[in-house]
Amino acid sequence: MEKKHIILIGAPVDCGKRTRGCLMGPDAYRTAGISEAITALGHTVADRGNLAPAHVDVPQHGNAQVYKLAENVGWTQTLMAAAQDAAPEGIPIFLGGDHALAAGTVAGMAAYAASQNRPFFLLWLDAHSDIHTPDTTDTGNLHGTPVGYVTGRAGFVDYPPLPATVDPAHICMIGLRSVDDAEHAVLDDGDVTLVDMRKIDEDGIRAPLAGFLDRVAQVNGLLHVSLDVDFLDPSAAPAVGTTVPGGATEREGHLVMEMLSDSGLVSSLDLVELNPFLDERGKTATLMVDLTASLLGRRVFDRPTRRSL
Ligand code: 6HN
Ligand code: MN
Ligand code: MN
Ligand code: MN
Repeated sequence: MEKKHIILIGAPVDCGKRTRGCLMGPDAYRTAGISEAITALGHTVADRGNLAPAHVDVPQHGNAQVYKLAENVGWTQTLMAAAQDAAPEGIPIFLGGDHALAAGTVAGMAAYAASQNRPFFLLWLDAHSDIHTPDTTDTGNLHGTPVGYVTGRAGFVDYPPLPATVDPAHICMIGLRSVDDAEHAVLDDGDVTLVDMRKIDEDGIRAPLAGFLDRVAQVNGLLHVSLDVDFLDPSAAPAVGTTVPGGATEREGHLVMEMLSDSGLVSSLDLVELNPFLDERGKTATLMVDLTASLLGRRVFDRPTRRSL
């Protein structure tokens, strides 16, 4: 793989849901050796440390369930700017933090792609579709809404205006197995490519991903990957607050990353929803670092013996 410059951006976002702990995510990735794993592959790394959310004042949302709206809006503003700032210099990896952070990272990367006149694509690896709006969410947890925001759905009144919306036809979701009714209402007749766990069981994970990557390559697109810990089965990745049984295996996760590496298309990555408070001797943090290494070119026969923390 071509040598790259990787920019680590800590985003200890913990306001996207009520279960606390994701704020420890960035330091868990560092403890698990993310910088060392990347430099061992011959890439260069700059760790920009952890960001903090912009302070904004917003009124309570009409849906009284909505949790910590102002902090979510502040993080969106901060990360949208951080993504646009880092993208010209290398490949940003956003160390989360819960999935609410993708409102900012994806919006920022989409804005960068537009500035380069490149089509923007989004690969969403998650048990969930996260396409609610602040009006449709039943839990009020805004980590269930970033795809709704970046695709320009109505209801994000207090959020920053989107410099560029993401075309649903340019989104592929893989690993789905927990989609709410209000999300089905937009997805069922929409243009997002949906690859649920049944499809993976029946056809394997390779074919749908290969089809999507072909589409990105054909138009020289920029590809942002958003990897939620709960994409993986909880037996492999227990450190997450929203466990859903029946997820991707460790090898399915690696295969996705290896195919992404071969494609050379990835411009940016989110590592989200890691809750180190729920981990088992660093197992999940270590797996997420190993998956990142696969994405950046580590080959199966080079893989070091698994060391949990
Ligand atoms: N995630 N659909 C559920 C909700 O609360 O709206 C779960 C969201 C999960 C969020 O995957 O990042
Ligand atoms: Mn998610
Ligand atoms: Mn999820
Ligand atoms: Mn829900």
